[in-house]
Amino acid sequence: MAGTWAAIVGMFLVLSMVMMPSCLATVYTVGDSSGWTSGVDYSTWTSGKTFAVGDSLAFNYGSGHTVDEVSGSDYKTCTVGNSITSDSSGATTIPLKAAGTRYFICAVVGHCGMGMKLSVNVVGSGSTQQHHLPRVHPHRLLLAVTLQLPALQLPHPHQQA
Ligand SMILES: [Cu+2]
Repeated sequence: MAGTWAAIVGMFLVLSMVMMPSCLATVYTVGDSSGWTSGVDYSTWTSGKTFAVGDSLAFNYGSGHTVDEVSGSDYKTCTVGNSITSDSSGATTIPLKAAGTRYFICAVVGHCGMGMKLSVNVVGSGSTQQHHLPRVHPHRLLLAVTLQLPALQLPHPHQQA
């Protein structure tokens, strides 16, 4: 009896571990192995990807580049000088905290025109994207089983006395 329950609880533990990554935020490495550099088509890189609130972007690049967040109009025209944020550390992580479109360019003269521009559409976590399925949180399943376990293991009242 106890062995059976241990097996069931164990199964839920394994299940919860398997299901947990779907609840974690995704870190997207911009450009994958190419990183953040000129000559990469970042619209191709973003196509087919769903960016959700809680995910983040990781820009990896060599010296001589920057990651500047800019307005949509500055993105379109590759205008530098009005950046919202700017970083040139070589490794820039941008958390996507809200739904909406974010725009990034390299502020080094000419680089945006050579393709160093990235726009990402961030969707709210409430939408029905595959990324955040399944909706039932595994911890709740596990909690339900754990709460029922002691009650089921107790002898029935009519068996006592
Ligand atoms: Cu650059």
